[in-house]
Amino acid sequence: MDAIITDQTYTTATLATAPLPSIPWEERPAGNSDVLWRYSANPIIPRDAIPTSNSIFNSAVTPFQGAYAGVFRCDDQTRHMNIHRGFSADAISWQIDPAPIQMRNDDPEVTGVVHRYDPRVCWIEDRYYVTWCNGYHGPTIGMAYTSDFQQFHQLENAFLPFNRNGVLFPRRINGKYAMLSRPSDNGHTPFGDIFYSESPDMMHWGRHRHVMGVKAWSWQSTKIGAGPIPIETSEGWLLFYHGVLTSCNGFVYSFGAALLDHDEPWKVRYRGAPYLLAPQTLYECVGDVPNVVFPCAALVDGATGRLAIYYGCADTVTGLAFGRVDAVIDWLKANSVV
Ligand code: BMA
Repeated sequence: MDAIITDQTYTTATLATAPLPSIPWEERPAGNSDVLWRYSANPIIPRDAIPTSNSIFNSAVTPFQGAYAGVFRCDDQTRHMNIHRGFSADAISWQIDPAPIQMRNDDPEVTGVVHRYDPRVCWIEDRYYVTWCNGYHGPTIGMAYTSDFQQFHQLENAFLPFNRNGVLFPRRINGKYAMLSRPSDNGHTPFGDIFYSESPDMMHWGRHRHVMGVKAWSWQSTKIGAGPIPIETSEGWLLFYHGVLTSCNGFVYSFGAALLDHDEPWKVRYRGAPYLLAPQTLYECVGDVPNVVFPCAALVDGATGRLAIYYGCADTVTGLAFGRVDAVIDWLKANSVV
């Protein structure tokens, strides 16, 4: 990639995010001009971090009570996909509960577990919301909330099957809760665009709007799906999302970024033509599903614009990448193909 960015040259977008001085951080390696760079100690979570796990990846973390908490996708050694809570002092070294999260709801139709995977965690108003891909006669968007990562109250599924990659916005927009999602099929979906939906109550979702579709002959030519919770900036909502290319050897999952309109987030202001991070290291190219990087969370320091992006690697382990919000926005403006 061209050396278009140094840490000094970008313009400043105001962040609506609180300072997070304890965000994990490592400076860009000397001689590297990429917009995002990998943590030198990747992967941060091995596949066997709990006794029963086959793999731990595609997971979400958030600041919590002066430290960090998260919801982790752990596939066990029967290859059942489930979500587990975890805690960390530094957001790098994680203690993951070996037992899956048990949800509460008086209606067993809501809490039945078929499979649960690819969680996201979003603080809105007064609690943490968790969304994930929930098996209910096919994949759909499961939802729950928690205050303490001990008790989780499950809500109704947001949509009918089939749907994946449900990602909430961190505040109401035009008075409504807002979510991105990706209608899909019951298998390894060979298509998929990102849509925007809104809700007055976290139960009834509607007023669906198309946000963006695939781009032919590119890293995002087969399907795309929202990744971490969108980051609010004075320039709009910064969205990282995964994109899939179908090669003669199967799917290749990379990730890139877009900037969505501040007040009408279904309108794309800028969209990066190149990917930001593609499977290139051994732990991204080799694993249970080769050639996958799949981001589900980003920490942001509102004071400095530092970013720490958590992503699943080859459906096996979890990695961390760093960047700066302003640099990503400048790169988007210089490399956009809306
Ligand atoms: C998608 C999801 C992700 C996974 C990816 C690559 O459909 O199932 O959890 O990382 O496929 O296998």
